[in-house]
Amino acid sequence: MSANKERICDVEQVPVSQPGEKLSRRIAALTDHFQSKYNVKPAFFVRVPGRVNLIGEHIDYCGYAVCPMAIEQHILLAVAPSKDKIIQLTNIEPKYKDFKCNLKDIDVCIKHAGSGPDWYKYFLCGVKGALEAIPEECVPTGILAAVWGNIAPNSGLSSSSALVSAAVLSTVHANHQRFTKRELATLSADAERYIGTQGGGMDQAIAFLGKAGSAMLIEFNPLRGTDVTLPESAVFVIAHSQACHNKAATSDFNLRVAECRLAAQVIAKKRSKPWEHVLKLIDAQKSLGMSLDEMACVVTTDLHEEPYTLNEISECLDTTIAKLKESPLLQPFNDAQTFKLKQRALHVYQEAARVIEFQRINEAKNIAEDERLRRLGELMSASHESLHKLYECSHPRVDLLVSKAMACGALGARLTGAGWGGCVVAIVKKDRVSQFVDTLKEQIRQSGIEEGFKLDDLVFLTESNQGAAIYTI
Ligand code: ADP
Ligand code: NG1
Ligand code: MG
Repeated sequence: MSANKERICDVEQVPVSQPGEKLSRRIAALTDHFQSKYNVKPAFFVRVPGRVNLIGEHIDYCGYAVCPMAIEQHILLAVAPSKDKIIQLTNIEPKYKDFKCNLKDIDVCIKHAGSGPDWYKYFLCGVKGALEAIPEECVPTGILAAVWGNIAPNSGLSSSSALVSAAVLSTVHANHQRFTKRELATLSADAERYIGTQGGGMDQAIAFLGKAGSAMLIEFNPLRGTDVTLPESAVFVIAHSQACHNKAATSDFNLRVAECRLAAQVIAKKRSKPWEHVLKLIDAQKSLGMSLDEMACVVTTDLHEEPYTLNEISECLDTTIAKLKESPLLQPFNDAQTFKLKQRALHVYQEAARVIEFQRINEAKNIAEDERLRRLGELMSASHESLHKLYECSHPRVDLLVSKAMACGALGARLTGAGWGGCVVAIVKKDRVSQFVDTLKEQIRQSGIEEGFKLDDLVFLTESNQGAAIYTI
C-alpha cells in the first residue's frame, strides 16, 4: 500500500460550513464537548456510516460477494492533532468513559484483558492500523478526539467498523497521509481484526465506498464495489430485536470462520487437491473449478452432519492437531470443541448463489416490478432460514421479529449483520410501508419494550447513504 502525498485522497472532503442542518447541529454539540474536555478547537471532523446488509451474510470472510448499503446512522469524530505523543478520547455518551494513553502503549492497551472489548479499544485498533500503514519517516502525531454516534451498538449495523474506520481516517488525515477509499477500506478491515474478530471486510468496504442512491455489490480480492440499483417501489425497513451481541466478547464469530476454513480444507483434501493453502471456501471452489451449485452438492456428499472433532479433522487431513493449532484461528479452541462443517459450508455456497441472483434480479430489464420485489423478498427470507438452521447465528427474538415482519406484510425479512441478536431488514412495497411500520411497532409495543430501548428507535426506514467524509475547517 502506498501513501503518496501528491495523490488526491478520494474520500469526500466537505467544508464544515456545508454539512446540512442535522449534521451541523451534531457538529456544534460535539465541538462544545471537545472544547470543554481539551480546551482547544477541533481541527477537522470525520463521519463514517453504519450499514445494513441486504443479502450475503457470513460469506465475506469466505471470499464471496455481499450486498450492503451504507445507512444514515453514523459515527462522528471531532479531531485535533496534539504535539505530545498522547491519544485522548472522550465520548458524548457518558457510558463510554474517557480514555488516555501514550502512542507507544497502544498494543498493551488493546490487549489488556480488563473488562473485555471496551469501546476505546476499537478506536486504538484503528490508530494502530493507520500508523502501521504510514511511512516510517513520518513521525506520528498524538490525537485528541471526541466521539458521537447513533448506530445501535452490538446490533449488526456495524457500529464497530464505523468506529474503527473513523479512527483510521482521522489518524491518516491528522498525519497528512493520503490513501484511496479502497486502501482505507482494506486498512480498516485489517485494523479491526486486532480486536479479535476475523471479519471479511464487508463493513469497512461499504463504510468508505457507500453511495447515496444505490446498494453495492462488494467483491473481494481485489476489492471492488459495483452499484446495485434497487427497485423504485421497494423500501427497506430495519427493526431491532432488542437482543444485543458484542461479537468480540465471545468466540461465536471466530468459530464460524474456523468452521468454514476447516470445511474448505477437508473438501480440498477429499478431492485430492493440495489443502494447506486453502483458507476460504472460495479457494476450495476455485481449486475444484466447479459452480456454486456443484459445490453445494460436493458439500452434501463429502461432509457429514455430525459435528467434527479436531481429532477427526486432523485424520481427514492426514495431519496432527498440533499442526492444525499452529493457525491462530484455532488456538482459542480446546480439543473438546466440535465443528459443524457441512451445515456451515452449505450455507456459504447457497448464500453466495443468492447474492448473485439478488443482483441479477435487480439488473434484469424484463421482470415486472411486483414480481421483482417478490423474488427479492423470497431470497431474503431464504437467507434468514439458512442463517437460522444451517449457520445457527440467529436468536429467538430475531426469528420472532422476522415472523412478525412477514405477518405485517413484508415481502421478505432476514437477520442482518453477524447475528446472535441485533436487527432484521425487511423489504416492503412503498405504498404499504407506512401501514407496515405502524402495525409492526404496535406488535412490538404489545410484546414489551426492554429497558434501554425506545419504540420509535426500534423500527425505521432506511435509504442508501454516502460513505465516509471529512469535514474541513
Ligand atoms: P456491531 O454489530 O454494532 O458492529 P460489534 O459487536 O461488532 O457490534 O461491536 C460494537 C462495539 O463498538 C460496542 O460494544 C462498542 O464498544 C463500540 N461502539 C459502537 N458504537 C459506539 C459509540 N457510539 N461510541 C463508542 N463505542 C461504540
Ligand atoms: P457485524 O455484525 O457488523 O459485527 C460481522 C463482520 C462482517 C461480516 C458479518 C456477517 C466484522 C467487523 N464484521 O459484522 O465482516 O462477516 O459479521 O456477514 O468482523
Ligand atoms: Mg461489528
